[in-house]
Amino acid sequence: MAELKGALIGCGFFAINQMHAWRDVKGASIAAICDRDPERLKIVGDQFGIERRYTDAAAMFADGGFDFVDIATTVASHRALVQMAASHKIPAICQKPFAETLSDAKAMVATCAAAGVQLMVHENFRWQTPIQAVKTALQSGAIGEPFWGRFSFRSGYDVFSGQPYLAEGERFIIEDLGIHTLDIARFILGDVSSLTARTKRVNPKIKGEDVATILLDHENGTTSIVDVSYASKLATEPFPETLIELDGTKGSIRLSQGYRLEVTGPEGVRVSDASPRLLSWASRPWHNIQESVLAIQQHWIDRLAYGGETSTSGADNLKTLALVEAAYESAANGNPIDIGAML
Ligand code: NAD
Ligand code: 89Y
Repeated sequence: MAELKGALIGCGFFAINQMHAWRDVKGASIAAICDRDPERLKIVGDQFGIERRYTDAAAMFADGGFDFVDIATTVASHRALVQMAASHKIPAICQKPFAETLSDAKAMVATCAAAGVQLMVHENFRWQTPIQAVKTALQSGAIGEPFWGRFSFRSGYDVFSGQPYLAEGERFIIEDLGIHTLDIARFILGDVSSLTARTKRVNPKIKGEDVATILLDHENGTTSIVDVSYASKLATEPFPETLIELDGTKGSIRLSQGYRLEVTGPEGVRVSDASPRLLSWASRPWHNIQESVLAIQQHWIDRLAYGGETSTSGADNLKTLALVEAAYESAANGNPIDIGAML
């Protein structure tokens, strides 16, 4: 297929992974980059040998010469940049959190639909090798019909040194990390009809909540728990592993620390290693996330080239973002929240 040209906006902490992954993606390369901070622009431009550099996204869109845009900025700029892409008829990838509010996200989806351009949220966690392995095991029928699940991310890893803004927002773990865990719960057990949440702030040095426990009722009748924490001091630090427990009518699945996958069914117990690959540019413990960045970016290019909606399209991600908003609302008022009414 003809190579697609991309432009990346936001040359910060996480964009380095996206730039590395673009080098490995088949059928695409990055033609231009943009950051309003000239220092970040120079660092990333020099590291990846990109000549076309802009401090203003509008100027980059006006010059054109690319087939898609990869928006890797923090959330405050997402709506304006996605709408700018749509106005130039340029398909867009947008980092998570997709938008500051669900109503902004709905407007972004509507604008891209009206412009006839593809929109994908960079919701990469469901693309992790261990998460895909759990989904495959469940779909094989080995445990029968699932009736209960737990999706757990508990860590004491210092995420604030690389991403200092995470310590400063009124909202922290649900919007930053729980958003991935909620998306994994949807990916594995299907869409959610109602939710109840409780939150806590344990670390006194940050503004937002760093612990959340969320009870989900899935539309298919299963019940699950999403529990996330950045205040858990453990003997062996599990960052950034999502641990999963699923119980079904015929057996169970356990994805435990160290990427150990155990599937118990009528025929017995099967244990396998669901570890991610360590890509040439990756570094532990981030390699699990880094591999999923390559997977989601390749998926985007395959869909752009051959057609079809992406797994984490803007429309799909409204259902994940609704869970984030509902979790904050439930934690604030103590009540269960009807998700259908939000969408
Ligand atoms: P960062 O602050 O390090 O980088 C953001 C960059 O965007 C900065 O260099 C900033 O100057 C630039 N920027 C902001 N607004 C801009 C605009 N309007 N035009 C041009 N440049 C602009 O942030 P980060 O840690 O790299 O996070 C970026 C996003 O990636 C966040 O939304 C974060 O939640 C997300 N993230 C995702 C994952 C994942 O696994 N999917 C992991 C980490 C971070
Ligand atoms: O920003 C977060 C994300 O998306 O994955 C992990 C992270 O970098 C810190 O929680």
